[in-house]
Amino acid sequence: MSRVGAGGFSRRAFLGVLGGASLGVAGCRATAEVAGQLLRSRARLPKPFTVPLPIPDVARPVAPGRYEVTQRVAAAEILPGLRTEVWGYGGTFPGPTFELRRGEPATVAVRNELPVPTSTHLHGGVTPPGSDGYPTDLVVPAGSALRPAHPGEVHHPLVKEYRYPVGQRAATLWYHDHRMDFTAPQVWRGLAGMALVRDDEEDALPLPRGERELPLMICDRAFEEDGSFRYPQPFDAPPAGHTPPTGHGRHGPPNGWGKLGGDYMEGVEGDVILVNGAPWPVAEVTATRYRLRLLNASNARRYLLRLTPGGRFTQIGSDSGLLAAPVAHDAIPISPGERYDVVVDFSAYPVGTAVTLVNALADGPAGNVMRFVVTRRAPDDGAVPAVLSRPPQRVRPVTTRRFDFRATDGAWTINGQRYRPGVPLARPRLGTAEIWRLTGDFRHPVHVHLAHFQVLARNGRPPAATDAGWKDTVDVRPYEVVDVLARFDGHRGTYMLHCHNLEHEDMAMMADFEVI
Ligand SMILES: [Cu+2]
Repeated sequence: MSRVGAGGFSRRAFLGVLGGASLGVAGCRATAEVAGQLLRSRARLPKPFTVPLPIPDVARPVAPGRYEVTQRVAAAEILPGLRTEVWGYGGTFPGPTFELRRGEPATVAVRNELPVPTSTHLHGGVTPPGSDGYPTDLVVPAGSALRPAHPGEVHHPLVKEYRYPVGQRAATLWYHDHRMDFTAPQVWRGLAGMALVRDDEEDALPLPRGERELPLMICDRAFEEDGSFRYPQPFDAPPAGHTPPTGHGRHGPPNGWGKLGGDYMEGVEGDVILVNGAPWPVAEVTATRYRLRLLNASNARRYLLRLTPGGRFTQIGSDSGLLAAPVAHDAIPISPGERYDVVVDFSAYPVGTAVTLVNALADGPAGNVMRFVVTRRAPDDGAVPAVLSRPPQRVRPVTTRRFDFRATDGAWTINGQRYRPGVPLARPRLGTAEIWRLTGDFRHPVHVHLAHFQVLARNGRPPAATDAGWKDTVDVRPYEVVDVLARFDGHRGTYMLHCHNLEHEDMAMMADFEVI
């Protein structure tokens, strides 16, 4: 199968830049070394498009508006015939899908039966600060003797109740671990799932639904020979009862990555692409429209999604909800944390066609994502209306702030600062909007908690068609200036902005801001 080459998106091109800036090895990084960031599996991998696409279970409330979910160690068969230990919400990877409804508050009691602390962030949620999954607001295992390792660190023994007002528009959200210094390995092990907010505005539309609405969590992983997840940083938790001096296990200082210069400082990419936890799965579809809720839940990998043998995506929603009107795309770039809500019309293909979702940024196995096989014609009551919604309007910004994402003195930093919990870099006022000018030295998918934003400009020019709508995550390319208009609505308190390349995040590329 032919693939579009990486071309202008070449990782080597910007690694050279980073190397020149901070590594002192510019020009010495051979292609093989650059590929060292790709972590290859040692397990025997399945043939693509042989494993059926799983659909995660929908979480069931134990009482109206109340959910209880236990994070636990469990075994999964991800690669056929092999056992993978996962750390999952509800013991599954992905975790259950939460179906939430605007105006119906939900409480989720998260019980931690894992050997490590966790913090759960509802990504895209307009959530009070106490339930936002602040990285030092930790649920610790029962009987944990861990001492707080950071200023202001809070330990909730065993259970924490997260309260979600769900006052926001219908949107594709997701939830994942956000533990200080360990988000990347803990998400890699499985701590992620999707959450769909629905509302009356969306219900009134004839969009495909039921079996023709598919949540698709896309992420990459690598596997050891025995089927366990492979990751460059040890996963090991301190043994029960062991109290390490740092409170962080036996892996050295907070953030086990040490100084920049490690092979995986740019981020970890696996060679197996999973959709809903299955390797390169296949789904049978009728020759009708389907709504695909695309989520990039990878630690570091970006994708440029295309359909072969040709076809278009009709985008109906962005990170934070429905667009005003649909937008057609031949390809969708999706960086870690982003979501695209799209409709694909499989009636455009003859029955029997295999339609492959590919990643045009990768060669080899990672160039495939999943496959749809069009099995038969069927009545289609779904449609994409020309008018989808009335999203919130832009309001006039009261100020402009600048956030620069860059390697500084051996860490990934924002405005030259390593993350310092409790030290906000900005204090926007509730109910106002600000322009945030985002720049960087590398590819940094910038995520803002609480606030939703619109992309105003890239390098002073109009944004791409795929930047449309209200978002919470935007891909900032090397030496690019991205202006976003952010609205600070809903709650006062301390929130975060950070790079959603999870290895960068763990290597200090986060900052607090306080809504006042
Ligand atoms: Cu980054």
